[in-house]
Amino acid sequence: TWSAVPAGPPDPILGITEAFKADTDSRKINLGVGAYRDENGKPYVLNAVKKAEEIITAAKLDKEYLPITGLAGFTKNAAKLAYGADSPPLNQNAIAVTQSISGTGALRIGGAFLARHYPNPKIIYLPTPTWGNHIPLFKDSGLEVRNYRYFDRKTVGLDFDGLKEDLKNAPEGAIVLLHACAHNPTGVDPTQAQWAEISDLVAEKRLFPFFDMAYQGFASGDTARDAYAVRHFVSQGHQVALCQSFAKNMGLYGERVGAFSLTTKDEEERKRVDSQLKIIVRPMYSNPPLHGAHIANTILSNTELYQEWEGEVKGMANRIISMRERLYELLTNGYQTPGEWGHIKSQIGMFSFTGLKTEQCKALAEKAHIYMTMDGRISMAGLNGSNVEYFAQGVDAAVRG
Ligand code: PLP
Ligand code: TYF
Repeated sequence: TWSAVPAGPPDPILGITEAFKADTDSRKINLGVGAYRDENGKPYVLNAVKKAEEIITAAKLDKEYLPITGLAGFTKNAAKLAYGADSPPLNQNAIAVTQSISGTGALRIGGAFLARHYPNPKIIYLPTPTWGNHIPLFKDSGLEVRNYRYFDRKTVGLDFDGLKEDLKNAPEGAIVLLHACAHNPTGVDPTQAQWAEISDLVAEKRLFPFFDMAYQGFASGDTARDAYAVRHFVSQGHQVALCQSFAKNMGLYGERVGAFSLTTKDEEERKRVDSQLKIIVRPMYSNPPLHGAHIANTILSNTELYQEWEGEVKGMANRIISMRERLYELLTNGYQTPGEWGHIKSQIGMFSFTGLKTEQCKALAEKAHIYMTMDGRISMAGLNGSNVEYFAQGVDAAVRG
């Protein structure tokens, strides 16, 4: 039956982990997947999460199904975290929100909702480059995928003129995907002034802003600051779509906790949209998993745990920043590696887009047991005090050829 099914390629990011696991060298480093590691290179379960789990265990909850759109307390608190407690649509009960299978599931629900109900051209513009999974995800959802310029290799920064030109040339009413903060893979975000211009342009062209916020807290260490773009757009009267993930900022990767939301005109419209979100979700997976949503909700609704969590997010963000500084120092003043490395410090979030060429990335894997994606992206969280020097040495050797 399946004799005609061709073998497909591995996921370009998750495939790296397989190669890493197969490597037996003790010096090996995995900088492929964006998953936080502590100073000892180990996965990190947040204290706030451990305490939330103790509270949940003590409560001896049952295992009944959640409603189709998930745990009501969780979705309310997730929306509050993203839009802000004083958000007008939030307080007017005008945000339709559903729990989702992490950020990917949120994107997929959003893609399906727009493919079914969006009244304007079902075309979505993605930045170049973007998270690799965005492209098949939106295609499989039934949207036409196009691109807008985002990253300028020459300046290793934002191609703001290219971005504006491409959005100006987009058909009126098209959808535009925006990384809310900590752009993956480049680590380059618009400034607040540039966000204001993008918001004006989106209004002028009647584009539909679709935010992917997978790293709230990881860009600046401050969850409110990282939500600036979303909140600014809402304050300017835009209706937005928003995908949230708690994989990174709560370290809940495998628990698959996320939310998808749409701001609507008023409560009556919100109810209609809500009913259609349920119709999208039901034939996909019926209702979402329980445990992770309870963890996130316990943290978001308990003042003490919330404060502890905020401190831990800041701690993770700051450790990454200190690794950026150390790596920059080692390449610039230590090894005096040819090239300009300022972008390692100026980029934000979990990743650095190093500028290393595919050949150099391959050489790093083969000669130094250092694994990263072939576009030169490294997960900064994989670096620590014990391996950053070995990494810098490997980069230096790869650059010098
Ligand atoms: N969007 C972006 C930009 C990402 O980098 C990721 C990966 O973490 C996701 C969405 C979705 O991740 P998850 O499904 O693990 O929440
Ligand atoms: O970009 C990353 O590394 C994270 C994790 O199919 C990830 O977003 C990578 C690939 C994938 C799912 C998650």
